[in-house]
Amino acid sequence: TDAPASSVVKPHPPEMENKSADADACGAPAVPAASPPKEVPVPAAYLESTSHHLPSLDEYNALYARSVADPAAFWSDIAREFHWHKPWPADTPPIAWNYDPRAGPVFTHFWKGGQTNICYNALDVHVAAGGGDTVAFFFEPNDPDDGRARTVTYAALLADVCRTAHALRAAGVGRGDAVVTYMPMGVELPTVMLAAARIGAVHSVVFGGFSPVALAGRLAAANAAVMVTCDGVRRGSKWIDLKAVADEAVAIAAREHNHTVRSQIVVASGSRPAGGEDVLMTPGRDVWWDDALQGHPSTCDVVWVDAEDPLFCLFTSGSTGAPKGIVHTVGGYMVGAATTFKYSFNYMPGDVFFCTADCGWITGHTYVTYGPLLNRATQVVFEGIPTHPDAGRLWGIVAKYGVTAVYTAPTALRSLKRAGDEFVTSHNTSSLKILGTVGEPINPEAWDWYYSIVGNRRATVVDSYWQTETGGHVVAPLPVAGLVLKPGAAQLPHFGVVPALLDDDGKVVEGEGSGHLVISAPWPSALRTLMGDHKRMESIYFTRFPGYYATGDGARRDADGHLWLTGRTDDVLNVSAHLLGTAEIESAIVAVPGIAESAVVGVPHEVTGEAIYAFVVLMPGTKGGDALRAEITASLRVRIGPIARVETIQWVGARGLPKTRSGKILRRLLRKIAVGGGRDGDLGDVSTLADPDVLTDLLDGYGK
Ligand code: 6R9
Repeated sequence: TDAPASSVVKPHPPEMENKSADADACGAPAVPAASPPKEVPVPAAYLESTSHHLPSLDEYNALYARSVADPAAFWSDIAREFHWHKPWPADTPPIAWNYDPRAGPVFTHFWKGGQTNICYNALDVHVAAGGGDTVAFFFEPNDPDDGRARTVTYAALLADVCRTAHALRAAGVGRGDAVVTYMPMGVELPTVMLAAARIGAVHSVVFGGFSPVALAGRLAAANAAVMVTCDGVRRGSKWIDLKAVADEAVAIAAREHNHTVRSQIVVASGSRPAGGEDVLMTPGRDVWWDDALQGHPSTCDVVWVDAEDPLFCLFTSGSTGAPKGIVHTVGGYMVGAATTFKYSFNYMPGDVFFCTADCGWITGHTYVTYGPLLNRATQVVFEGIPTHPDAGRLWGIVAKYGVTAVYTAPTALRSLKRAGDEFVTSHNTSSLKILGTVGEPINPEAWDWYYSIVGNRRATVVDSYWQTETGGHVVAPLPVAGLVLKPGAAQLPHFGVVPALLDDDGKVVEGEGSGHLVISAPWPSALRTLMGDHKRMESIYFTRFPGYYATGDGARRDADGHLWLTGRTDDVLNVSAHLLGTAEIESAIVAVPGIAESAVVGVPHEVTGEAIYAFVVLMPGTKGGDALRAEITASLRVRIGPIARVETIQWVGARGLPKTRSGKILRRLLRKIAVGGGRDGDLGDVSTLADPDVLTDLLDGYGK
């Protein structure tokens, strides 16, 4: 079969190029000069500044067509470029899958029966090929003048990973066992991930901003007996005592989940405030990182694992219930992470990559730890935040290390843009060739600022759409000649990804149109299961539209076949590029005494993309106000973490929330009310409401 016609992308005729929005031909009101362009060709300055893995759109189209026509051949050719201890069997198909739960259990296999190790491919292979002196990491600490900045070569990283692997083993970690990390961003975090992978263990990184309750739940769900943590971290001007959170989480895990954490390895941050409290170490359970690594050799045998053995489990928020432990496996994830990194960022020897994400998120897994290292890339690992000590920090780092590709989230760009252009222009950002963005749809204004101010119109923007579940990029405008970038659109499917749009009834939307974004065939780094709950994975991703992986996002296809992501179609909010399930937030709110019920919706927000708007139903006799608001904030912090911050609370009286006769909350109505609508009878169909009078109360309560 050939590539579906709708996904083959035609280059624009030259006269279409650079059609910016400043034209005023029809006598329409003049568009302000600041209005972002609709289309921008991949800049010639970029194309001339580097060599290319994929020179042109035509070559992309040819390679893409091959990747979907014969995925087994396409991906196996790439997989053969990696080291396999034992090749996958020749007598079975290298790829197998079922995406239709009606036909049997859903599964995806790439190279099952083959044996490899991702750590070996990320480190040993490069060192053996003479790359030991290549810089793997430039570590940039939170404070620019801090003496902790350091450079780590591939040879040094391999030695540290080996020592860490021995230390994990000494703590009792064996093949298939889980290791949880609760650490700040730094060199040690990828080191632990790689060490776990080296000995066939399964890592589960928990972002160092999650609360003790959230960490406890993840420790238990991942069934991890060993945790690697840190005494703390300075993030911006705040000191965060991670060890105290870790200890509390271990206690909660024991009390509430009957789960024992046997051993904690504790990194010394070296930035603990002087004169503060000592780190509490529990004898027999806690050991300092330096002591744990002490005396272990700098070499360590590799445990060869099956391509379909689990590599990691990473928790992400869903629309209902507890966070989902997304499981990725070794072989497919390795090939997917390496290939997307190579083509999306066109990494060439000598380039310096800088992803601002923490390894607590999938972006840090794929585009800090694995994608770059599998490509023998040099990158900056940054401990701090973009606004410390000022809004020029990222661009100062770009200048300091000669960064060629930066990868960050639209929410960061919007807040830096607000701070003013001088924070960019006071630094030399001329080394930049690629400007990557991820996490949410990018608004054209932020896109244009990134492109014009940060990139001086010489670098190309890569708006990469993907998910924890997809493991790597699935839609992104590759940096190729002949492509016209469209601010706000992720545009082109990555190799092997066959996107489709479906209407509510599951009918395929052909050509131009909008629908649920689904993917009809697996790509190597697709999720394999949810930790401990394969049925839940089938029901979340494969049941509504059997035969397809459902992303949970909506998208529009334009006349050129390009994809525009339009946001989540389920009850998941995206605040500052972090996903939060409405159910998680609501259960933290109703945990506060005096609150009967709650429903939260997302409203557009200038900086964070979406903000949380909570409708809170009070019990009789309870009064809404600042005190109750503070309790809600505290409950969200304790149960989820500081990222779960409610922007607006609307107190709701006795009539309660708008519900259908079957008791389902009509979130659609709440969303309209939250953005200030509903006053002009534009609430749409309200006929399914059990009690239409609730609307009057809700509209009255708006803005109070
Ligand atoms: C990598 C990551 C996934 C959700 C995804 C979508 C949104 C991510 C996007 C984007 C539009 C982009 N999303 N990148 N929407 N354009 N370039 O962010 O993973 O944390 O699992 O979030 O983020 O809604 O479904 P994850």
